[in-house]
Amino acid sequence: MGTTKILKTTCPRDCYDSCGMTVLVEDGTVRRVRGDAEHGVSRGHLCGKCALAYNGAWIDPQQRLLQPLKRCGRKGAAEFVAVTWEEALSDIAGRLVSICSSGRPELILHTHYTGTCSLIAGNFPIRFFRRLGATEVDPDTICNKAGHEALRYVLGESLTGFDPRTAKDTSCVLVWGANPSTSAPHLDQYWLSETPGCRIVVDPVGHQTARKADLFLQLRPGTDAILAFSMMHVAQAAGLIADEFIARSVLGWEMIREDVMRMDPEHGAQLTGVPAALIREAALIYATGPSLLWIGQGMQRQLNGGNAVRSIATLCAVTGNIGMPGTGLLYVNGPGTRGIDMDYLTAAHLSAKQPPPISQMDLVDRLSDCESSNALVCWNNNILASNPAQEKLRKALAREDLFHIVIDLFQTDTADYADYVLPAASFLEFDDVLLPYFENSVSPVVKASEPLGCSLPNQEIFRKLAEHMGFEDVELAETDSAMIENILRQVGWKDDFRSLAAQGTFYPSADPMIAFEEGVFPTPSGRIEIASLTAVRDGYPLTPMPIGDVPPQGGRIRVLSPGGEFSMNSSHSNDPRVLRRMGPPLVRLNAFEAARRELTEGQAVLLHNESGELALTVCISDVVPPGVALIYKGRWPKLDKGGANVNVLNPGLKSDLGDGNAVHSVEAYLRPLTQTRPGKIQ
Ligand SMILES: Nc1nc2c(c(=O)[nH]1)N[C@H]1C(S)=C(S)[C@@H](COP(=O)(O)OP(=O)(O)OC[C@H]3O[C@@H](n4cnc5c(=O)[nH]c(N)nc54)[C@H](O)[C@@H]3O)O[C@H]1N2
Ligand SMILES: Nc1nc2c(c(=O)[nH]1)N[C@H]1C(S)=C(S)[C@@H](COP(=O)(O)OP(=O)(O)OC[C@H]3O[C@@H](n4cnc5c(=O)[nH]c(N)nc54)[C@H](O)[C@@H]3O)O[C@H]1N2
Ligand code: SF4
Ligand SMILES: [Mo]
Repeated sequence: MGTTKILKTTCPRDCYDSCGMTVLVEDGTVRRVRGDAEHGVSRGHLCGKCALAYNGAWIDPQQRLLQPLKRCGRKGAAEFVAVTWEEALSDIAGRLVSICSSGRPELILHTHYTGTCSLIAGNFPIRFFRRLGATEVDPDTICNKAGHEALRYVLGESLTGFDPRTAKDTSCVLVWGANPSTSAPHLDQYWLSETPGCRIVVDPVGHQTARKADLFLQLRPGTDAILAFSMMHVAQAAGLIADEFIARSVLGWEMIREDVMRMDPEHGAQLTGVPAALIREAALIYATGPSLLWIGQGMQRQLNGGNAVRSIATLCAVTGNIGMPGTGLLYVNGPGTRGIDMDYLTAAHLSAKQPPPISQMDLVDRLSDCESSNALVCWNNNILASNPAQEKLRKALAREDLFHIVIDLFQTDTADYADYVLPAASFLEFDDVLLPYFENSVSPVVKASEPLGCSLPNQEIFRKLAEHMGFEDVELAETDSAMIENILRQVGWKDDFRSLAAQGTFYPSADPMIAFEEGVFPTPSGRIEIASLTAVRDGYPLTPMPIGDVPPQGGRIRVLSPGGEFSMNSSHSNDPRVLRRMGPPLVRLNAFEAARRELTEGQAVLLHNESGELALTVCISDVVPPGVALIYKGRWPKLDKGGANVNVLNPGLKSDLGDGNAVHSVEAYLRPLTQTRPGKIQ
């Protein structure tokens, strides 16, 4: 008789929702992955992309990497022979030891990010690289670094957001530059719809959340700071500035007062494209409060993204929408809100010799220079799909003298360039713990089956590699069960992992936490710092400024490339059914913009700039404003005809703060594509 069981687990993608799931396992094989009806956020459903991919590519031995592979052709040719773990790890350890013994371990780079976001799979490998003295490519620089830096200046930190459970006490939610309808589909469907009061959205794109909102402020890309100043102007004129709170807890309001005074809504409207009456209405509702502010990660991927986030956080502060029930801002809720010690997880004390991290924006230059890099380990990350300067990166990865290891579940574009490809086990194949970054909860990731083929969890790969390197540190041998026990102790779970696995998600704090309730902030002054000397010391302006981008000139168009409904960064874009749902690569254009450029629905076009070119099909859409080309991120370059995705157009623009990704500031030329002979782009 075969055995059948149903387990609870959690989706560990880089997604606000962190959906609870159930897994039907028959005779040790995963048969069906579904939403968990008892899970408070997702209530029994997975998003369309995970419902397909977790029941497709992720459990399909035909599509997964099953054995370590060693390169036998030229770089990029994807020619490999299968080898044993012993052979792969001995050779890799030998190469890494030899680099280290030359005294320059910093020439080994490692890059990682959103593959599996659970605590052990996402952090244990960092212990290894700290011990090694390798250079870390700062993961947040590809995603949300400018916002983190901005909030560090204003609030002293960026990782304590509002507790979503405090929404019951609010009268307004302002969603600024996030697209919950796509990037947090269940929070959008339930949490946001059930939140009392007014829903306001600020975004250049009229996505589903914007359409459902009470007020939609469709601003020109990169003009957020101006809009925030204009809203402060309205609040000031209406007597809605929180003077007492400012006197107690805010520094620098008087220094931006003049800028606020001159940014009346009419002036704001001219610069942002949002009608003055709408700016007024939104500002009055938000400032009256109590209001919640959801600061999206997409909006700060701009040349002035850091300044924008400083300005928006300032609006929150001066209207007193912080520190009380129903108020606060949320960027991400970090591990600290649940008591997790990241230094423990990453063994920070092993990093005595660690070189400074570099930005993902600088990775390509480092890799192009054999003097400053000779090895790359890429884990939890698909840089040839997600990073900028795709063409240049491809050339750098083709360097024969670069020792390159990729750890992944699938044979990605990046893996095609590796010397060794190591097969990672999926989150369905080991136990772990996940901290959602919207809710202040803790969720189990539960082993449902043995790893497919010879694949191994990230943490096990690095335990074995450490052993082959002769590292004897106990931190590099710590078992999953010991780590899970420590994690559960830190979050205050009184029982063992099995009981958490049986229950599913739990909230360490029974009541909603009120962020910054004491009115004290971890800035040097202990107050909210509109004026930040720390920023000045780092070479940035003292205060945020009402500056914004001018519309593209000379026939160029602004390219926005956020996530789409069927993309999960690039993580599901190889699944055949997901790929079908994604359809062909499209550029979405406003009808006015298309007419102006004499383009029609279904027409083949070329977007091109100094960085590269991309062939696309025109899709006319009233979601997009004039002047903008909307292209969803996350396609696998090698699965499209031109062998590229939208990141071929990003030269590696950096945001104003933190050397973060400014991909939404990319501009390109757009022209009809004429086909002279098959496959040749003219
Ligand atoms: N044009 C454009 N580009 C962007 C963005 C944008 O808005 N526009 N957004 C940026 C953002 S926000 C981010 S976060 C980055 C994301 O960039 P990445 O973090 O590179 O995300 P993915 O492309 O999904 O790559 C993750 C890889 O990890 C693999 N993986 C999954 N689970 C595991 C595991 O357990 N172990 C290992 N070893 N591998 C695993 C997956 O198969 C996948 O190949 O992309 C950025 N790129
Ligand atoms: N389906 C799906 N979900 C995802 C992902 C995915 O790839 N696909 N990626 C995950 C990851 S890694 C992340 S970081 C999160 C991010 O999720 P969000 O925080 O929602 O951010 P994005 O979806 O990147 O972009 C949000 C919005 O920013 C807008 N935007 C662009 N420029 C500007 C601007 O100048 N001003 C304003 N106000 N808005 C602007 C875009 O139009 C977009 O609607 O989503 C996660 N969830
Ligand atoms: S990607 Fe997000 S919405 Fe989709 S199943 Fe995972 S957590 Fe849920
Ligand atoms: Mo991200």
